[in-house]
Amino acid sequence: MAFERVPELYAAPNERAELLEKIKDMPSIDLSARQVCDLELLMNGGFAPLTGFLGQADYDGVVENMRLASGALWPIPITLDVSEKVSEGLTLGEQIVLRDPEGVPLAVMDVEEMYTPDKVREAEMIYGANDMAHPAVRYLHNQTGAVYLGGAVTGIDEPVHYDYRQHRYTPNDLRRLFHKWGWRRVVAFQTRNPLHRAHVELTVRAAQQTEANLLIHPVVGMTKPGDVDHFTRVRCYEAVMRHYPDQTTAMALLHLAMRMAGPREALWHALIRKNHGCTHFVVGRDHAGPGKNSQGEDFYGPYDAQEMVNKYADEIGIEMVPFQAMVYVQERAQYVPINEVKDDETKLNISGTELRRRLREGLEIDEWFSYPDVVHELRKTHPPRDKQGFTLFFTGLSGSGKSTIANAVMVKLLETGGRPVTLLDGDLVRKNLSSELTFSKEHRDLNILRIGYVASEITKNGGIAICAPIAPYESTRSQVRDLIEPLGGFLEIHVATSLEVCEGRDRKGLYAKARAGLIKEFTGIDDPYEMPKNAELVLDTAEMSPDEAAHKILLKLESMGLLSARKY
Ligand code: PPS
Repeated sequence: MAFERVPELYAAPNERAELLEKIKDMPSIDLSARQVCDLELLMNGGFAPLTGFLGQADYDGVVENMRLASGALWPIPITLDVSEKVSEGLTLGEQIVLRDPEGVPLAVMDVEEMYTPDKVREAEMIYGANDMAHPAVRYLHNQTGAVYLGGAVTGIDEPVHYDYRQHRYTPNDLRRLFHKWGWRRVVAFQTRNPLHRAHVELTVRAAQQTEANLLIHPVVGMTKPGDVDHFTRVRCYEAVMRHYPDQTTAMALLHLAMRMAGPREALWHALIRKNHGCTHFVVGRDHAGPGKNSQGEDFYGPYDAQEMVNKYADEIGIEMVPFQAMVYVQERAQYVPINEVKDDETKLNISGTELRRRLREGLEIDEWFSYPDVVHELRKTHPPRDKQGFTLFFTGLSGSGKSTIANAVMVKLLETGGRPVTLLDGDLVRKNLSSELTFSKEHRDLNILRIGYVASEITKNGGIAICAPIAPYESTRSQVRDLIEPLGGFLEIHVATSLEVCEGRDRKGLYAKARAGLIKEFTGIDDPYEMPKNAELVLDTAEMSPDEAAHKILLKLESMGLLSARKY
């Protein structure tokens, strides 16, 4: 008996050659990373019964009551957004090519509809609030184009993924395998985080309860900003897989772009897993939760997602396996669902924040919490502070002493050794990176963002970047901070030597020229310098020598754990 296939949207092999010929005359759209994720799951049947990007009637139905115009349940709008400008170049009824960001043609779409969504309504209905603290609401307002295109899609090729090919399976690949292995009941587990012992305990229990085999089905398309990168996660999953009972469990990667829509997302995840041939689906605590809203409260209740899936249990065609959070009970040396813990028992748990702190500080991570091979993988990409890169970002007036202190610190850091050091001094950058730029606000910002970008790459790769531009604008400095802080250490150092002292020194004679009107837009004379509000250190060279200033910086680095591991 053959396995039951889910319908795919790819052109039949005999039509493909003709289609490739036809696309030469068609207009094209280059898709964003998220659109490529959506297209892949449309084409391979992961989003069945959808046959393309939603037209207006389907979109309205999904937004208002989670149903397509046909009445079928579908909780998340799968739409193709473009800018107004792009939409003006398109004609209703024509066919367009959908390409990946490198220009590879992936599909042809019939442009059946173009419509303007009400984004506020979409945010409120899909995510529960028009609140920019929600990552998908932010995406909707900041990145999503103003016009949606609706129409059927005919697939040409799957998007290419060069990484982890051995773990990538389409819905029909999995259906074929389950059939071949004789897996009649399969319980799927969704995740966007590294897995630890609690997850293994939970999933093994779920499989035992349902008498099913287990599919670990992590999302690698797009998850919540700030999540552990998928390369690290997949290495962790590979390690975890060795801890499951033999022959019971498989792992497949899902190239889904998550929306973090909590209850609606849980329902969506269930439908997607049904399309992948699974019969059961685990929904735990706070499924696909986006974290806190702008009032500091959770967007959704911890078990809202379970309630939502339960409500539609009769029509989703896959059975939910609801789970409470698992905690470690010290007296029993065992994981237990939290509602089964007795009052006098000791619950142990390490939160995500606590785990990150322990990784950052190189502290022990208990074996009851995770497996040594998983922790080893996490440590490789989350080294302790003293092994991470960092940026020293000096800001201050011309002649304030930024370069002198920067050079002194650089030499001291080279003397200590351990990490490569790069100096991005204002003058050097102006010569090598930004020679075409002026001193207008726009160009100064561009100059600082270039420096920030280079420093972020150095920091990400474990080096030390020392930047010493004037950087007169607060918002640009904070953009650089936001770029670098997630990648390593960041220290803003305000060299606060007063204008009078700088002008009095006037080493380069520039202040005199600026006063004489020979140089325009000179910082401090006829151009602004906004005082830093968030500097980690403020130094005034009228009061201290470069050597003293450099030592203060080293002490600060030491106190931030960036220089050496604690020896006490
Ligand atoms: S900015 O605002 O951060 O982009 O400026 P920066 O690239 O750091 O400036 C580098 C040096 O350019 C010289 N210079 C000027 N500075 C300010 N305003 C004007 N109009 C100007 N014209 C030339 C100045 O010597 C800066 O070097 P430092 O090392 O700060 O003295």
